[in-house]
Amino acid sequence: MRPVHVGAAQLGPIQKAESREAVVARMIALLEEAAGKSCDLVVFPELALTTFFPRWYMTDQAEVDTWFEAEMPNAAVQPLFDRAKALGIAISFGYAELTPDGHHFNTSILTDREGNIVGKYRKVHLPGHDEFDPDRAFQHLEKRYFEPGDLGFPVWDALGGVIGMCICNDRRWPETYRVMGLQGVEMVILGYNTPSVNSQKGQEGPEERLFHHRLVLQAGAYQNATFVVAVAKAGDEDGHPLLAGSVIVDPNGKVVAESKTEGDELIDYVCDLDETVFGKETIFDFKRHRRVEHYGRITSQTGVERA
Ligand code: CDT
Repeated sequence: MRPVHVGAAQLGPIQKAESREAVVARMIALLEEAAGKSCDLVVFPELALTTFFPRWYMTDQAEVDTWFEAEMPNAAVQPLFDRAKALGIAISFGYAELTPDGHHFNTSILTDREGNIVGKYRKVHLPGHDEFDPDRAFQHLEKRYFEPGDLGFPVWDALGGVIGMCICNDRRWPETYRVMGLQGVEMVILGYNTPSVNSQKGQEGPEERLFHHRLVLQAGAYQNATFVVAVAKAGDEDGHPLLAGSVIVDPNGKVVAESKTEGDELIDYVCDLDETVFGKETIFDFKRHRRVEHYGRITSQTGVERA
């Protein structure tokens, strides 16, 4: 047995006017609950500290930068780091990162049990658009406010296993899991802010969106023999509903824990990382079965091409 007791700390909505300090207090409450259950690791959502600001069209870069963190930890977030260290729990959460040389990334971090940042990931697959789009029911301006991540898909030796991170839209891309799978990943952790309705197709509502959400997570887990922990920011943010449905998926692709509400909610599961071994040594033994001579298009082209 190589147990990692993971908590998926779903956050309910964060309104535009809500302060980082208020959100951090909510995160600490979930952390305390996780400590009561003896969790080793607690995962929070994408852009956990604020509302999902890419829905708002802004032209003033100074205003945009108010949504970013120039340091991590900073004064607002330090209490979360302090409490996690005191409880001996590793944490992961997403935030908007402004680097010292002025770059903007949609980032997530992983700490060890002592509150040290041991891993950083920057979102690779940025969805949405970069200019105001009057044809959408609402905006999704990640391509305007963020640059694509420049760190690839690393994995980290942590908590006795191999842990990788991705963020929200990354979960829809098989390459995300496979690049980590090729490094032996045993647990992929991620947060998301997924609008409950498709802004370009109003009839695609929460039911279909939940179906796609589970579909990609379960496939990614199974095809790479890894646990996947996916954590929502959910509920109604200033009139904009976000999907809930936080889940923990096992290496067979089965959902083993799932949230029931659209609010702050902790779900948890003891993941035995040894359960990843069977798949990795049999049907998804990459070394024996992969045929890279046929996969060239995966890295040599982006759009659809013939011949
Ligand atoms: N945050 C994020 O990546 N959300 C996307 C919405 C895509 S629609 C523009 C997602 O894949 O859930």
